[in-house]
Amino acid sequence: SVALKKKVEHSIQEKQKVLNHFKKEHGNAKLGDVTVGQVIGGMRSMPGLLYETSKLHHLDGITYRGKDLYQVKEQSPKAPGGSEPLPEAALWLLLTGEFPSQSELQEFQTELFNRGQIPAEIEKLIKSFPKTMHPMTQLSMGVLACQPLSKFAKAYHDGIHKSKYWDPTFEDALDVCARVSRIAAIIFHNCYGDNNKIPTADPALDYGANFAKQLGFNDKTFWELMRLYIVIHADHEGGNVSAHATHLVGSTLADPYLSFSAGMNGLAGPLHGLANQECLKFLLDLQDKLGKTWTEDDIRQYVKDTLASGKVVPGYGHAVLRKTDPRFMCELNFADQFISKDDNLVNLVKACYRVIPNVLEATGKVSNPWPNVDAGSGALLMHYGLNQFDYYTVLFGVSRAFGVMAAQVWSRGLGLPIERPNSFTLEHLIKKVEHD
Ligand code: FCX
Repeated sequence: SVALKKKVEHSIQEKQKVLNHFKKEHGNAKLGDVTVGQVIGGMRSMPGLLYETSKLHHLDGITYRGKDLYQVKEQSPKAPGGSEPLPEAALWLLLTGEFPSQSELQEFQTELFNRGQIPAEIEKLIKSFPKTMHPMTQLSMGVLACQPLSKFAKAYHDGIHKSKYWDPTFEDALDVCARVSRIAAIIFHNCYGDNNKIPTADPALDYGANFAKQLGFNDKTFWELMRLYIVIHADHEGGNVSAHATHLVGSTLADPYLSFSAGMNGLAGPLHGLANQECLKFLLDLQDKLGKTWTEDDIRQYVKDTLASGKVVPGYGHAVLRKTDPRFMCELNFADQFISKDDNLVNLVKACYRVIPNVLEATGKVSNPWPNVDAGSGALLMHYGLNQFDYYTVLFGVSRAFGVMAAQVWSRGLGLPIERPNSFTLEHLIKKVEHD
């Protein structure tokens, strides 16, 4: 959309002025000290990144351009008759700081639909991936298969001026967001169905509905869930592994396809995006063991046994959050609005929420005993019959594209440099501390 691109260009120019002035005036201002514990401990809380699209607050959760998820849900344009925010509106918000008007939104929806087409030979390549290959591996490879389409890579090769990097990045970012749901739909049918019979996308539908339709789901409430799901998983500031990996690789001027694919490899880790698949497995094992007549004491014992066997309780804890994740609350609210009160798995999620924080707290070492986004999403998807749980991280990946790709437009717009932090061997670290 010409309007969107103009808005982005204008706000990048304004922000560049602020950045240049700020850097000149305050480039040497200190943000705090770095401790040995942080160097050894995964750089937790260490300031180190400029990331424009979202900011995580340890109690309020994520904000997209200053709006928390409850505000996003309330203020976002919706599908006709719907109550959930639209992913394409969230993408516009992440890029510009505002929601689109109704006419801007409609034009943008058509544009994303058109950008979502994948050339036949690339679709064929993605369809040839083995059925048994993990869907996240297929997602990362599927994104890479589209990399030859990168407009940034071509523009760089043709010698584009660095002040213009953001422009082909913007083009690629929208293409990646548009294409990733098509790639994900192909993967779904590669793994669990017949990839010659993928339902076609409908230009009259919005992004979330079209994605659900291509997966083969026609329940309108599930379409609402997909819209909400994509919006709440889109961005979680810059330091989480998928955002940071995308940002790091992008800082080398690797194009958005290369960097997003790297982010997806990080999302595939069990402590990050894969936790939602692990979390559902945990709930299903619990259900298998306890049936439908469980009590909270049964759950308590099961969680204690899990901890005693040296495993983490998936869906609980967070590196930054210190309260129940608002994304989890959005899922619970969705369940209350749309899902009947006798869904055993959803009831188990709610009971876990009552029991698990106390058990984790009692260990004395878990920094945040509260549920994160993964604690609820699997049960909602299961309710609608999406029971292929090794696919869940792919849904997360589709959503994450919206945040990390919008962020990459801004990183190129602000001219951020290649990342190169300092590292130490343990011997160097010991020497440094002993000498100081
Ligand atoms: N179950 C059991 N133990 C837990 C735990 C949990 N859910 N969460 C934290 N702990 C343990 C840690 O394993 C660590 O133990 P150790 O000292 O023996 O190594 C100790 O508590 C301190 O860790 P903590 O500071 O609380 O947590 P970190 O910042 O290191 O790690 C994650 C945060 C999210 C990785 C951690 O809480 C965890 O493993 N949770 C379960 C997996 C999960 O739900 N991941 C998804 C997170 C998120 F939503 C996402 O990124 O997608």
